[in-house]
Amino acid sequence: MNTEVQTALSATEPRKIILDCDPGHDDAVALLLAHGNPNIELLAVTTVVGNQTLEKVTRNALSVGTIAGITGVPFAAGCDRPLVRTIETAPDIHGESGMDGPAQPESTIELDPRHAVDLIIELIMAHEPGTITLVPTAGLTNIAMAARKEPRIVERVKEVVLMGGGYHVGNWSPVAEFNIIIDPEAAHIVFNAGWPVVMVGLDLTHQALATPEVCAAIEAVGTKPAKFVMELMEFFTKTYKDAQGFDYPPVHDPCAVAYVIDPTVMTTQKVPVDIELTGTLTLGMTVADFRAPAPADCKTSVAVTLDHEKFWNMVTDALVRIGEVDV
Ligand SMILES: [Ca+2]
Repeated sequence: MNTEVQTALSATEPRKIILDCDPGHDDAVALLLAHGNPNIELLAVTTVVGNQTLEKVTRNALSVGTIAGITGVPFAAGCDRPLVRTIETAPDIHGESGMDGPAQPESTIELDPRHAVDLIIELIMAHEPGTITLVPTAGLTNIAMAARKEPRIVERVKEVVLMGGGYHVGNWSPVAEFNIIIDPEAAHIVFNAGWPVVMVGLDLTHQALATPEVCAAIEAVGTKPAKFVMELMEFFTKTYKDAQGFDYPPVHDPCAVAYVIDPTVMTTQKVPVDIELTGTLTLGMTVADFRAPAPADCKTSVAVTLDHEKFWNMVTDALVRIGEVDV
């Protein structure tokens, strides 16, 4: 492990997070990173409709948890449709299962009976204010619902570090990113709630490419969880090439987890961001106002530049720490 990362890890208390996801190839890597990094305490994994139906992404989350050897962490399913819009999924990128490629073992994790929205609220209300970070790597339906159902969570959450949006580019439309456009009303609620929001958008995540060097380092770990990641990357490489013309796939979701582990893995800029809800060409755009320095009360910031090497070292290090898991 590189010494800079090591120093940062030993200097800080583990950060408590709730990962709200829709696995999803890159969600799977995000979950492995969160589980394998000692600077993160994973309080819960919650799922929401997105890359595939709620049923499929929940099944995938349980599979990844099993492959990673996660125990004692509740997994709960949340909203099965966006607040207002009809369901839109991403089979072109993630396949029919939502996580095509590797074989998926039968899960040994039992789904928590609570609704994800209730679990999120319960955890935040049960912990000291300012100690829980929400890490959504999917549409923001669950998070918006939680904020509406129990508004007191807004002041208690340390910050929301989300993968979504993009201030200069989209992927589901010229200007809108998938996680935002599939439930723009939910995104509007989350970006305007008043809690600090760090938007780890496409501007940043398109730098998190799984290059051949990255894949070689992951393969060299040599464990079943590492092989699983390799197989995810093989499928993701092909769909990103076919659907969006990328030579190497951008692995979006673990970037948000990486920021929580060590914010120096990327640069960020404070800037007002709001969500377009009525544009005919721009629905779901994360509109960032760079015209002037951000006002003092600005609660939103955007991720700008990624330290590629440091980021992928974190992912590889997490896999090394997870070690071999028999499933
Ligand atoms: Ca995702």
